[in-house]
Amino acid sequence: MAAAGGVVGVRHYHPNGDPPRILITGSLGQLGTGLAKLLREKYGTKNVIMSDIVKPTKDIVNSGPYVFADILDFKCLQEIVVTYRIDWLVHFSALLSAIGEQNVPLAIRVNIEGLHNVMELSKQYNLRVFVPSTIGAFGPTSPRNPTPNITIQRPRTIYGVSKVHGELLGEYYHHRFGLDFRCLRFPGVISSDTQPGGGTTDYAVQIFHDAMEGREFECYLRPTTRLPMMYIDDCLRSLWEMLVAPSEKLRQRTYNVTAMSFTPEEVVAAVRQHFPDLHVTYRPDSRQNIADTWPEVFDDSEARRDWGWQHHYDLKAMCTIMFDNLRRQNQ
Ligand code: AKB
Repeated sequence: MAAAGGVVGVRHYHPNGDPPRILITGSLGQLGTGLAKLLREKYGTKNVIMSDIVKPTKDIVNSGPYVFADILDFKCLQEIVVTYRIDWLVHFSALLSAIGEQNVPLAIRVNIEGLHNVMELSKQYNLRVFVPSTIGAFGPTSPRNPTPNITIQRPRTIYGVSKVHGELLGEYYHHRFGLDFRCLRFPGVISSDTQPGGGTTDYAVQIFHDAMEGREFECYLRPTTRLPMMYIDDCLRSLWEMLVAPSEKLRQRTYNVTAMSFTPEEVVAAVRQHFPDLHVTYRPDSRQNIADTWPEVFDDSEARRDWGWQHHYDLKAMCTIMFDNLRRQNQ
């Protein structure tokens, strides 16, 4: 059995030159549909299996394989991995920061117990596994501007706690068992076709929809709250680049990635370049307390150094493509 990039015991992902077969959990969230599309273009439709516990739309079913997968049910996951001969697993199922605070026991089950199943499964079946982490894995005692890759991590949300746990567990399985664990800490992700659900950075998606519909935008963060952000195409490309990076290039298994950093008042100004009449009110709520503990500027220099990460979209370019996409969707 060939070792991938020097990590002893990890199976090469192209045993016979075949494309990898990939399972995506939680694939009906903000990132899954776009990732499935990107991976299907690269590896073939039938080799990318979307999964979730949600009843899919016709479009999803027609786009390629979709199966029910409850990440809390180990046997259910085992069956899918065996039946579809899965090589890589992208584990998206999670409750995000704001929604996690509303149901902590559920967040512990999904984000922590679910992850335990995914780690064990990946170890048993020798899978390459990608688990996203987040700027939310940092807390009030972390340096916030910039936040380096390795620093203090004492988050104050269950989401953040579960993500630090995921980073550490994945790195432990990597060093102890040779698991090919890969992890990126994402900033707020902005997309036009899929909505985020229950996050602290969601305002930066909502503003585009409100501007487009001619609605007033009510922002739940103060105008000066700076957070790192990224356009979805950059996010998915970074994920894929991390997924295929040769092991010998990865000096670590968890990397910060980002594209830009802005405040609500800065994104409002950028959106007003397209919709000058946009009316905005600020009504900070409990999400402000979360944002106040998160990085303002994310240092992703290690991803740029080790595997050549480069973002394509800054705030201006992102506004242009978001409104182009929304206009096309409304036609
Ligand atoms: C959230 O706001 O919870 C997420 C994240 C930054 O991880 N978008």
